[in-house]
This record gives sequence, C-alpha cells and structure tokens, in this order.
Amino acid sequence: MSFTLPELPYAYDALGPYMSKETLEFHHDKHHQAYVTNGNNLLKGTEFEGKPLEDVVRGSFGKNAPLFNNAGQHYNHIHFWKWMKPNGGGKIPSELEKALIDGFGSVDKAKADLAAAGAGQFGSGWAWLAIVNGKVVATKTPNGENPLVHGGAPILGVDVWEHSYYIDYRNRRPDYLKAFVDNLVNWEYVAELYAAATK
Ligand code: MN3
Repeated sequence: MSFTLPELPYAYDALGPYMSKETLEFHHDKHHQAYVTNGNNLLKGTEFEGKPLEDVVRGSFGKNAPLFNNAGQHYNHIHFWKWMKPNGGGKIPSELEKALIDGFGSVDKAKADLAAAGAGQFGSGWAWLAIVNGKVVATKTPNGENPLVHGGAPILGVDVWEHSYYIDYRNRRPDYLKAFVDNLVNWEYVAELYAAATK
C-alpha cells in the first residue's frame, strides 16, 4: 500500500477566521503532498513496502530517518485534518472529559498544558495529548515524531511547524495554539481515538 493524500474533511475556507484558506491550501496541498510523494519514493525497495502506515512509522524510527520523517509526517497530518472542524472546541464527550479531569485536574488545565507544550517546543514539531500507562498526558515531539514511537497512543496533536501558523499568526505561536484548543479541536474525533486506545 502506498501513501495517498486524503481530502480535507471540510472546505478550505471552513476553519476561518482561526485557520485561513491560504494556510490550508499550502499546508494540505503542498506540505502534506510532499510528505506523501517523498514517502512513496523512499518506501520503494524497503522492507516497509506494503506495510500499514503505523508499522512503517514505528519500524523506520531510528533506522531510516528520511523515510521516518515523511511517514511520521504523513501519519500526523492524516489525523491533524480530522483533529479540527468548523466551530470546533466545543463540548467534550463525557468519557473523554472524565479522562482529562483525571489526568490534569480540569479540562482547562489539559488545554493549557497542551498549549504550553506547543509553545515550549523549540523549533519544528508537535504537541500532543497521548495516553501513556492508561492516563492522558501532554507531551511534545520534534519534527515528524509522535507518541507512537515513544510508547504512547496519540489522541490529539497540534502541528507547531511554522507552515501551520505563519500565514495567519506570523510569529505568534501561542495565539495560534489558543485558537486551536478553543475554536478548532474536533473533540468527537479525539474521543473516538481515546475509546479505541483504552478499550
Ligand atoms: Mn504540517
């Protein structure tokens, strides 16, 4: 199975004013497409050809950096598009809400810790809510890494590469992160991944 670019699950202009059409056009059509194209070229002739994406991500980590970088970013972006929705950031499904309160003390603290992880990631990377040892925790990773290669199950990730926010927010990464947690997150999709990872 080769990598393919998924369609955005909403219109390019559907996430305004928090994420613009221009950002989504560049981010999805150019950046994600490049990870797909380069990943497919790097997959050819390796032991990972035909394997499920998660196996490629886990198996190439620490062994084949060019392939890992592109496969990791492909995985991260497939989910990133689904981690957002128009009019997002609203009510959190109750099982997930309980888990966030259990892990962080409150939903507001969970959101604040995710945003702080993103603001504190030096250079390109991602901030995450992940399940580690049965608890939801906030983490950050550099470049294309994700919790899959650090013994966790990612349930929410926010891209803090500059290509994700520079058109709309310039250097104000914390403002982008606040808009993400308050107005963009698709908590139903996060709850779906939480349920799948904890069943
Ligand atoms: Mn990106």
